[in-house]
Formats: sequence, structure tokens, C-alpha cells
Amino acid sequence: MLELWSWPTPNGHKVHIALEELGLEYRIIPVNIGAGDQFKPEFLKITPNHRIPALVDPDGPGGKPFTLFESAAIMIYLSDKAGGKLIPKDPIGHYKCLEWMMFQMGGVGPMFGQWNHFGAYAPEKVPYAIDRYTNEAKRLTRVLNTRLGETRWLAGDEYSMADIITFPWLRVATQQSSRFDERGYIDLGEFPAVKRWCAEIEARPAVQRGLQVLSDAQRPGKITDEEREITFGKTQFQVR
Ligand SMILES: N[C@@H](CCC(=O)N[C@@H](CS)C(=O)NCC(=O)O)C(=O)O
Repeated sequence: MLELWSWPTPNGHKVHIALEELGLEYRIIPVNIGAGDQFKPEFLKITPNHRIPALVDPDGPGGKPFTLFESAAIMIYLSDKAGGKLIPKDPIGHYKCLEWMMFQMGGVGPMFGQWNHFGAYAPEKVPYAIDRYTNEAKRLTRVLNTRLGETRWLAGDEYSMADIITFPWLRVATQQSSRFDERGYIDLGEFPAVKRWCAEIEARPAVQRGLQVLSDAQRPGKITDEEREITFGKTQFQVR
């Protein structure tokens, strides 16, 4: 059975949702990133990048065990494994799907991640960084809004991995939460097409199931000093 080493963050949620949408059998191995599980030797054997999510397929290419990290690579692999589902087959839809998946991996994920960092996790308030990443998060949301004003889904007329990979980041960015009170949130009133798209995705039963994965482990409120040290302190740079 497929094994996903994961935690309930946007990068984990996208793969939980993909697995549920594809109907693949899997089991979850929790990697508590606030407690430092990502630095354990058994996890580092799967991914040298010590970040969730990471996949182990005991029946990989050639029937051999196979490991994969980086959420987009995992999602493309899972789509192939399920016979090409959730990545459009027509050439235009196919490349548009990859285009928007890359937009998430190179833009939305890293920029929203920094926005969260300076808005909730940094030990001191850095107004320049908060402004910079607030502007960038809004700019990227505007790009999504323009696309979704023209097409129902990011890849065109088919719901795809491009929507699944992007949605969990927008979901967190648009919710008011005490954890992120320094950085605020994105008001979807300004982005009606993104609002319509989020609501359509959120209503899907597989999405609801994916969001429930490891939901017991989610802890509201501010990051603790111990979690900050593990996730952003010296530990990160001692691992080789
Ligand atoms: N580009 C990676 C990003 C993975 C990532 O940043 N994962 C975070 C959780 S959302 C993590 O594992 N953080 C642990 C740490 O920073 O030590 C992907 O898309 O898979």
C-alpha cells in the first residue's frame, strides 16, 4: 500500500486531497514537524530535504520500492499511477495544468509561506517583510482571480491537480485566525472568482475527507518557542 509521510499543513493537505480524489489506497505516517520528527533518520532516508510530504510506493516503477518528495512530483506520480486521472489528457489542458502547478510550487507556496513566517512565526515583527509578502500574496491571488474569471478551473474546463495543489494555500490565507493576526488575511470580497472557485472545491466530498486527515493533530493558536526553534532555528542547519 502507498505510504504518505505527512502532516496537516497546506503541503500535506494537497496530497491528502489528491489521494482521496483518485481513490487510491494509502496509509499516513504522521511526521510531527513541530516536534522535530522530520529530522529522524527513518524520515531522512526517504527525503534528504526533511520536509513533508514524502511518498513511499512499495510497488514503484519496475515493481520496486520507490520514494518521492516534493508535493507536485508526488501528485503527478499519483495521477500516472491512477491511469492519468486529474491531469487533462488534451495537450492544451495538460500543459495548462502543469503551468498552474508550477505557479503554485514556485509562487504561491513559497510566497504565502514567507507571508505566514513573518506574520506569525518570526521572533520579532519586521514591518518591511510583512508588507512585502502581504503585497506578494495579494498579487498572486489577483493573478489567480484573473485566470478564474476566464475559466472555471485553473487548467481550463476540467477540475485537476492544478486546483488541488493551490486550494489548501488559499484556504488558509483567506481564513481569519488568531495564529495569523499579525499578517491579517486575504479578503475574498476583492477576489470574486477565487471565492467562487474555493467554494466549489470545498464542497467536494473527497476534499472534505482530505482535510480531515490528521485533523486531530492540528493545534490552533500561536507557535510555541520550542516549535519555533525546531522549525526555524539551529536544528534546520545541523542536519546533513
Ligand atoms: N516544496 C515542498 C515544500 C514542503 C514544505 O515546506 N513542507 C513543510 C510543511 S508545509 C515542512 O515539512 N516543514 C518542516 C520544516 O521546515 O522543518 C513541497 O511542495 O513538497
